[in-house]
Amino acid sequence: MIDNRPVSYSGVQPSGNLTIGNYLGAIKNFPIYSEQYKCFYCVVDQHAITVRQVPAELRRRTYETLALYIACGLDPEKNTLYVQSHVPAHTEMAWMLNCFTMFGELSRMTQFKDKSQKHADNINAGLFTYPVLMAADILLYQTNVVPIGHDQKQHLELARDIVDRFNQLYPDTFTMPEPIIAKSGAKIMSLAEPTQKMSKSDENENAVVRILDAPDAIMRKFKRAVTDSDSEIRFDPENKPGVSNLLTIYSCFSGKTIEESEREFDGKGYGDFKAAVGQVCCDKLIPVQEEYRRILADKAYLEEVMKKGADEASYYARKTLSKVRRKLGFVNL
Ligand code: ATP
Ligand code: LTN
Repeated sequence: MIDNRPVSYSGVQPSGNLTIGNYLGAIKNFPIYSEQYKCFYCVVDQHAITVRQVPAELRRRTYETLALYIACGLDPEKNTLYVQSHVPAHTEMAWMLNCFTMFGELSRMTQFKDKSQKHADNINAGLFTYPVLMAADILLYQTNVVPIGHDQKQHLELARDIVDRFNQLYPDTFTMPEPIIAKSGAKIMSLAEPTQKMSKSDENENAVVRILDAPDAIMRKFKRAVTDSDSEIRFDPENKPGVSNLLTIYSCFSGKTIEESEREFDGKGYGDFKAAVGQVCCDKLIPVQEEYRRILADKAYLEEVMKKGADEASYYARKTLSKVRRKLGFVNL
């Protein structure tokens, strides 16, 4: 709790142009907590370097991700928005938590297994201990809730196990965080391979719709989306993954339920359906894109937000850090 409010915390890596998966599964849900929760939303640049980045691109995307946070409705006056590497407490805490995390636990992380396959030439120690840094992010702020997409559930469970272990040895150190995973939209699938998660680092541009894609590209990508050979618009993820994914996207952007959406397209063809999905997506994203461009043009403003966010975050992070140092037996001067 901070100022009598529970804490909401989440982060996004500036590792690529964000997709509608990042939007629907995570960012769109962040502002929901702005009033009743004390909110920290971080651009996790240190997580991004677990795979090779081009420095100039990482720097540019850090500004872009922050601008997108604001364009998606996060008011920097009501939320602490900041960049991970500006608050050194994160890596300091990560080291301490590393010593309370087991090799076996980290070996079971599916994201580690996936990314090691994808980047077989660079299976570095950071990629392996990545979930510990994520736990440090969350635990530093005594977080109550963590809005995330489905793929981060396992990492959050690990953070909870670390809390259990640490609190048993040193009682009342950390707050137990709860994941918040949206019922719908927490796992948006690739448009090309609808049994795989849509991922911002996918090399096939037709598989991903990006928040900043031009409207004609959005319409074209949905038009090409893989469906199936029958013509029924029905929600059945097992047998009709492509159509079900499009129904989920339609329902998330339109605010209608899946059942309402199914009824709306009853008897219609895939062509009309895909055009309607593209249209609701454009209707929601165009205002975000306009706001984004306006904000991104003002670099000085973004740097002010970063600075203020880092100061605020550091204040709370330092409190937890000094508590943990004391509990572990480090000399505090
Ligand atoms: P990368 O391809 O670089 O691994 P990513 O697209 O998985 O990136 P992250 O920065 O790891 O994106 O994720 C940011 C947030 O978006 C997380 O909360 C994550 O769970 C959520 N998210 C990512 N992809 C999807 C998706 N396809 N559907 C719903 N939520 C998603
Ligand atoms: N691991 C997450 C990003 C992330 C995060 C966090 C999410 C880093 N730190 C803390 C929630 C809370 C990812 O790759 N999506």
